[in-house]
Amino acid sequence: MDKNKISSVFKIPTCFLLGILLSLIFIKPLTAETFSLPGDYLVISIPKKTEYLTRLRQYPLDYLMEWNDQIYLVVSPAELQLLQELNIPYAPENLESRESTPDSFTIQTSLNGAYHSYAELETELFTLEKANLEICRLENLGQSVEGRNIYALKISDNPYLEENEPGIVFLGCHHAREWISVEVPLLLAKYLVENYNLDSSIQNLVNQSEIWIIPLVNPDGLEFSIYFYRYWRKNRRNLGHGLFGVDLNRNYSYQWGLDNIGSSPDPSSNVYRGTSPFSEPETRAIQTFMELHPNIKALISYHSYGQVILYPWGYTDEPSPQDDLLSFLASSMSQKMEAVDGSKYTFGQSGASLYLTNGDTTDWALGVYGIPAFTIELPP
Ligand code: 0X9
Ligand code: CA
Ligand code: ZN
Repeated sequence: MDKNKISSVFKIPTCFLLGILLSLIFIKPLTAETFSLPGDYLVISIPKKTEYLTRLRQYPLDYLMEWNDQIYLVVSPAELQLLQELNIPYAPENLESRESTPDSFTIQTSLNGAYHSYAELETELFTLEKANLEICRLENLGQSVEGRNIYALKISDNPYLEENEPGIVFLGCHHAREWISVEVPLLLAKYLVENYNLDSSIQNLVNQSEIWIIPLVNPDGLEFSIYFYRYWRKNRRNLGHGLFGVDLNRNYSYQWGLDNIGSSPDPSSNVYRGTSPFSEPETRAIQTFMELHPNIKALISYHSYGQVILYPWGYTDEPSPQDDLLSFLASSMSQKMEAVDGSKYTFGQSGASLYLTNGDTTDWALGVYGIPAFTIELPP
């Protein structure tokens, strides 16, 4: 790959520039600083080769997607230089222009299509609860940095009682740009509620357990990625010096900040772990939730993009003491999903997959509460 090709990346489409200009004119609170920063980052792809991945594994990077034997990264100018120094061939990507809709800018800046914005999700959850009060209870777990609510929908019989029933929690959208990860837990909630009176096996499941759905852990980030910058990943903590955001999936306490490979101490990094474990109100809301519900026996956290089921540890490639159980459960899930529509989800230990992470949700769930926990990467 010719290094000179980097220059083509800087040829920004006219409509994009026009969009920035219009944004600057019409959106008052938006400073040039907050807008220009994400613009320095690029989406690039590299061939998925062990040789390259081994070199990249030494650094905390922002993996956008694993697809068709390519790895997609969101990189800063410094990280781009690192790739050059490591002799890793990369190609600039223009993912927007590859989408089938020619008008992706309109979608980015006005509507996020059929995906739910924060307000749309809120309405949906209110409606779902209201129409199904016998089995639903909507709770507010706390507020994000910018004051948005983090909602949890409980689905069970006698939802206002804490019964002696095992609980399970489904989380979505730790990462702002991963819109599909809001939809899957929301659809799961709808499916359970809509089939409760139609399907006795669903009724039994709901009656005998407490199912918690938290579809949007990072509401500020989601809104930012809809209205301002599609590839935003972190929350919207103001870090000063024109920098924003902590990676919420590096902010949990188990092995937090163990090394500078699985997360970054640098506030400008897209995998910045924050100043301390649970420094962010969004992760603290999840922690408080777990403390209040000791009956939770399993956790699933939806992410994207890949088609893979991952389980702890993420901080090391050493297997956890529960490896046999986790691998059995992951393989069962994979088989069940394939039986539905032929989708093939691969599975494995996260730390043994593409890269290491420390402070992620599932390591914390297993390390602190001893419960099986999975990251499900949904396809693009
Ligand atoms: O990096 C993450 O936080 C998750 N992937 S994402 O592309 N959605 O950002 C993966 C967490 C699983 N852990 C490891 N792969 N180590
Ligand atoms: Ca119950
Ligand atoms: Zn993610």
